Amino acid sequence: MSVPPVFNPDIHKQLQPKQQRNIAYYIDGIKAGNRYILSESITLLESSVPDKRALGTEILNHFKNDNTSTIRVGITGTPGVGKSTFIEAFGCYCISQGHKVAVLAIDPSSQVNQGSVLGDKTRMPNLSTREEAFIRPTASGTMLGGTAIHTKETIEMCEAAGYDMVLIETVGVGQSEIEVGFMSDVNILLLQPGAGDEIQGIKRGIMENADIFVINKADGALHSLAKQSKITYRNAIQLFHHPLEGWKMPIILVSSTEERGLDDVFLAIAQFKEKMLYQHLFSDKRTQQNQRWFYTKSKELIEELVFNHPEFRSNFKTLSDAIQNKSISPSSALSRINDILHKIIGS
Ligand SMILES: Nc1nc2c(ncn2[C@@H]2O[C@H](COP(=O)(O)OP(=O)(O)O)[C@@H](O)[C@H]2O)c(=O)[nH]1
Ligand SMILES: [Mg+2]
Repeated sequence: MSVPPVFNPDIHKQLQPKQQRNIAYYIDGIKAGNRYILSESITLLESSVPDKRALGTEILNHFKNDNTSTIRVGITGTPGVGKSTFIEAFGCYCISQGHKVAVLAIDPSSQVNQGSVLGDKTRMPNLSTREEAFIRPTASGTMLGGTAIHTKETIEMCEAAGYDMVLIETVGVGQSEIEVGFMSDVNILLLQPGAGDEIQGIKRGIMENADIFVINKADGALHSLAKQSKITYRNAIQLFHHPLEGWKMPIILVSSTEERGLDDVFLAIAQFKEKMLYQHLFSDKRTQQNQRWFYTKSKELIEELVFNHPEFRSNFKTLSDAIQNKSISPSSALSRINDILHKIIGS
């Protein structure tokens, strides 16, 4: 039963043109390389307002193409290893090689760790002033688990705007390193000079996800230690079998602060991509990532739909309260909710 409106229900529609520009504004802006408009378009994609999100998707669809001329580079490593410093130096190097560089971050913990990349933006003094660079700070704390999921669309939007080198830094710990693997073409794991201890502390999944190893901070007093570490790491990674046939995972000594070794990393990425393309795995990997994205997004939609269903919601609340009162066992409650779900979906 709907209640008659007491005010003009279309008032928000009338206000919209002022707040929300038409699609041509965004498309033209992106084509013209306007970074502010690119940023606005990404904000639309991240919006929780369905109309805005739809406009964001429409913009993205306009540019949709199977663009294998770009490369998406995931950069992982424990906090303090030098990811941001590396991106600053490496981003500038890529620009010197004629690329346009977008820097994004995956940070599922952004609710806790607000603005960490915004902080990084100011700590990328060279890159952030380059016209060929676009640095996207993570969305502020309000966003729920979907951060990484949005990142995929953000990558595509950046590519549409001509950024052919997308560097994705993981900011959180644990989960985010795994998630970056679901949207990057190539993964770089940053390590520090030192004994193999560090490798013990890194989750096996993260190690296995890496295509290129970088020992950062190979400078000053740490330089000879870095060289020794390379041998230790070489032995450790020999245990891993890389899915790309014939790919010998390189271990590269880098100093981000002294800008050394960056050319080797650049070359390794190019070689990796070439091998992927040659074995017809480059597009395949992206297609699999698209399918995974679709699956995850579908699950999100289902969850939203179900939890917003009035009958489900009220029953869920009642059963949840009953669990608290200990008047029902969790398994009985689950069985009841299962029946309700079937009744709703089945009808
Ligand atoms: N000596 C040296 N220090 C570095 C290098 N790269 C990063 N650092 C330092 O390591 C610290 C952590 O760097 P940061 O980029 O914030 O690490 P992140 O947490 O992985 O993003 C900073 O104090 C950097 O100055 C490097 O190549 N050499
Ligand atoms: Mg950082």
